Amino acid sequence: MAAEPGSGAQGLPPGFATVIPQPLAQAPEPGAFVLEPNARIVVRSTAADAMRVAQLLARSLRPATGYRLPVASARGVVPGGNIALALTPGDRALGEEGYRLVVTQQGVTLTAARPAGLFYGGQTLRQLLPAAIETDVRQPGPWRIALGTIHDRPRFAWRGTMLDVARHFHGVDEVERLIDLMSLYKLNRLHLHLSDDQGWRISIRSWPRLTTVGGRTAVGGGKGGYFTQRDYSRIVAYARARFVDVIPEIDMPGHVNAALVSYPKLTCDGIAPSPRTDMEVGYSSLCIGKELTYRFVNDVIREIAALTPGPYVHVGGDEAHSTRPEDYLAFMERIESIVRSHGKRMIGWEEVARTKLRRTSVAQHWYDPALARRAVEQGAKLVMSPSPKAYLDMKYTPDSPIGLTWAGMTSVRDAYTWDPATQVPGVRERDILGVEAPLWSETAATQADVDYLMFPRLLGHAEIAWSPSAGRTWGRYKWRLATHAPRLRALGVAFYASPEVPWR
Ligand code: TNX
Repeated sequence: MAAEPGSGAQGLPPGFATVIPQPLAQAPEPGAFVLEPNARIVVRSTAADAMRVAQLLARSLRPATGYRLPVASARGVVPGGNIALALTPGDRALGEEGYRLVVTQQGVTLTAARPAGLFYGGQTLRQLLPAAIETDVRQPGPWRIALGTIHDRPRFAWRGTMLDVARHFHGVDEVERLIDLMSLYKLNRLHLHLSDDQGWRISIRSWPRLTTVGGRTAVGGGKGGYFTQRDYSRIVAYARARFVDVIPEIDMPGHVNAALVSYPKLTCDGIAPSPRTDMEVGYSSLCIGKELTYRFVNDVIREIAALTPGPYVHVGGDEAHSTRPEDYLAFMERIESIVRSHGKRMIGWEEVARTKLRRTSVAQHWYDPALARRAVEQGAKLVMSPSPKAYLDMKYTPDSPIGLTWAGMTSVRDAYTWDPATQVPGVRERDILGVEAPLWSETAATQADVDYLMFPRLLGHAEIAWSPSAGRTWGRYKWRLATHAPRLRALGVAFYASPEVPWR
């Protein structure tokens, strides 16, 4: 039977067409390569980072296959039966993150100009193997991979998600698992919302009460929690090895009740506010006229910047309804220079466009097209998180057991059918760094809650961020998405099996 390669059921390998995000170009051929127990991963380079990528690939394939899959560095022709990885730094067509994957009867060859490209090629390879490859116990196989060639590179450099660890704390293991899931879908920015009214989640050595006091609360009265700087550095290193930049957010001048509870001297009247565990927004503010405020902010940004290898520090700036407009402007301009003084670029929610922005700063669009345009007019770039499409904390339907509704209901289809370059009139593709889908956690207390809201919607945003818009249709995507159910299940993801999708 000349079967269309399917989801990996009945021993057929998944077809190229099922890969998410959809590759730029693909030329499938009939037949399959079979990965045998004696296969090796051969790296045609001695670059340490290429070897590390090969080790990660081997680690992702070993548990289910039960094969040894030794990683070796070698020159010249790679013998048949193996997976070969090659770095070709001169290959401009592949870009910083692109790759070429060639599967023949003889073996698999993965080529990229940079290690990130090898990593993403490896993620495509995982998706070309049967879904059972994702289980952590040995499976019978056979481990077939459909033949053909894929040439791939991303549309946008910023392909992200955000996890709010402030409203409900989510710990190191959960965040690392999220980084693994992001990687499979080629996402490369993890924005962590580290502070809010209901909790402060990152230890700041010069202001210890932020976590010892401010870390003890959460929405709904839960026990809270926080990352030590060691925990946080562990996350950053784990992410970096997988080509994910962690963007830390300390939200200010609003969303600071937990900080004010920890240090009442930061309030204008010096009186401690009560801890808050409800879901209100817009009632707290730093004291703009107090010099201590800037000492505080400088200390926090200095420590956060020191933990951050990437270029960006996120300063929030949203919903500062209890800060006078002129105070907001003065505060934000000063904060931008504090961020710069620690060698970082500022990113803020789009309200920061009310102030004078530097061209190196970034605004995150979530609500107001006029503010998004104002950021762009100032030469700043945008990250696109339009709430009716990209907010992962919105309910799917009125029946969703968790989630909010202020931006509307967001079906799996809604989360797929948008395009960053046509979302805001006056904002063009070249104004946009990319896409980020935020998960605010007022209603997401557990990992299962996060899974439910994030998956499968995050896969749609991943495809929007990576794949060309031409030819992307919901009608085709929903079939491709359906083939990911066994894979997500094998990974233990408690996704929402929306009836919009023809799951098998
Ligand atoms: C708005 S979007 C917020 C957050 C809330 C979220 C809930 C934005 C910049 N701020 O404080 O958690 O809505 O959906």
